[in-house]
Amino acid sequence: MATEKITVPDLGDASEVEVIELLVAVGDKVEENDSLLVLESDKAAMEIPAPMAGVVKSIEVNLGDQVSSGSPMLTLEVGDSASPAPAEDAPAEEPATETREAPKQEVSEAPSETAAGNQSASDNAPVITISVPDLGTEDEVEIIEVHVAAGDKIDVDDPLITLESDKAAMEVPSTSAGTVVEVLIAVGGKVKTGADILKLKTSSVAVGQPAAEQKQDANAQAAATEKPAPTPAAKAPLPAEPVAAAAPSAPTGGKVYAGPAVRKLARELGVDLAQVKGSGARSRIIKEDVHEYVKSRINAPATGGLQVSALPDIDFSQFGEIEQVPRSKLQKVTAANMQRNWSSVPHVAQFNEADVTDLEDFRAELKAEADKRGTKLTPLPFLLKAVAKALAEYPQFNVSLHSSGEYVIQKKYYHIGMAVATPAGLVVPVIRDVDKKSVWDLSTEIIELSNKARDRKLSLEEMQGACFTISSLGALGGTGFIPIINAPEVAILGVSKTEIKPVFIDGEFQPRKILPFTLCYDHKAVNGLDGGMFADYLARLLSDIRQLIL
Ligand code: CAO
Repeated sequence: MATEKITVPDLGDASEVEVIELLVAVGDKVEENDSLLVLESDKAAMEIPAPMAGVVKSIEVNLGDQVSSGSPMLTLEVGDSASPAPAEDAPAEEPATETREAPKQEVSEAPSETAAGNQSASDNAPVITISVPDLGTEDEVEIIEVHVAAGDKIDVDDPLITLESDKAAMEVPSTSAGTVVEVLIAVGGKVKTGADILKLKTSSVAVGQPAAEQKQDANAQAAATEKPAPTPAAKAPLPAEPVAAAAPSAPTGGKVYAGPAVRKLARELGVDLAQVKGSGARSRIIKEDVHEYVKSRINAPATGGLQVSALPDIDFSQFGEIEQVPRSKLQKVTAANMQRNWSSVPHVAQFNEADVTDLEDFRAELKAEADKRGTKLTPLPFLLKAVAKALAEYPQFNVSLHSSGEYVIQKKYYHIGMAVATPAGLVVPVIRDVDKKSVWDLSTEIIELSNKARDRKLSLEEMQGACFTISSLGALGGTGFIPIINAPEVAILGVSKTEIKPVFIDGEFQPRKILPFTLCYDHKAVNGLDGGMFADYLARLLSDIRQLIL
């Protein structure tokens, strides 16, 4: 194995150019022409490709380093054929390794311009032809975007077109202000240095850009397509304008900042780079940003073509005194889960109520016994028992959907979660095998688990494995609410406060204790009739608790 020291190629006039992106790491295998890193001056950015295939042995530069032509960049371990067997591990100052300059990479340069006449804006203002600047290559480069049209008023430095080879991209800015008379090229066409871009009725000529002779041939279209895509430019006089990439398919008009490899990736994935937030230096879009964007889009809920706009961050201090209060990790995780469950599960809410007069009488009778046992018997253990029985009766509620949509997982156990409000946020401990436990056992477990939840002492296991959840706000009040299903469970019960209400029984109104509840179910898993039947069955069980022991 031989090693090759790869140095920064000729940067033309530029010196001290910043390393803004490292595209490889030690140990990476690279092919010839794979991009190694991105350099950027205050005017342009360029990707430096590998001059040969190999494995990255060391990287001599760091992000933020300033480099010049000939600066060491990295060392590649290459195959025997790649170089004449240099000694390994030679000191840097005595390069036993071969030193190779990376291929010179195309960068952007201010367009050249040919003009005639004076430089003031008027109807008599001269029409100039703006042409493609020195690309540092004889090859043709593809026009991937045209930013202007006839009639557009443009300023100095406004982007005219974006060119791209298979290795680099550049935006060609205007050197003059004026009104576009005619655009002489088109997207998909290929141009060389000096090709005419457009005719411009000038209003000014940029300082330092001597007006040249105006070209008269307005038909110098640069749309030749017979040649294949060019290799990167060989010479790189330092550029005038940052490489900027725009949306590959649906131009949005806004500038985006990305290198050619990223642009290529975006095109392959059909990503509009204008939608991608750059995390690189100076908000440059890097490959990871494109991948993250794709991931987020895949995971985003379908919106039926509607774009859900992000909520703006408002400066509320303009309206009055405010304070920023950080959210706990639990609150943030809960928020993310709630959002996912609300938007990915089609909820149906089935409202119902149970006449719990007998249950409440029974509970009152047990008060002395509860005191003796040192516990408190609330309606919740009865609700747990009733739900476990209803799940057994309607097993279609005791399932989780497989993500393929091909099957459901039928559960044969009855573990039920209960929402517990704690100062740190909402947690849902799980009571296992509710069907096998007595009301007393459940009562004790409710108290134990809710105390643990408030002391933040619940184990992971104690919060896993629920088939169904009960969220009880009965102690508070309210006549009903719609709880959010704790997916992958397919249903949840929201319990509100028992109230005494007049109920017409045997020809007269009688005061009865009525407990309102809402069954929310996932309509992907459960159909409406089953939802109604489950809720009705639950109401009957709670109205006649003798049913619970049958
Ligand atoms: N109607 C009327 N009174 C009720 C009731 C109901 N549906 N449910 C409970 N009560 C009463 C209890 O009997 C108790 O009264 P006493 O003190 O006189 O005995 C009182 O309200 C307080 O009950 P509790 O809250 O201590 O106990 P619980 O078993 O009902 O609930 C627990 C336990 C842990 C679920 C509860 O403390 C809790 O955290 N609830 C909040 C759940 C929540 O935040 N849900 C929203 C989740 S987000 O959608």
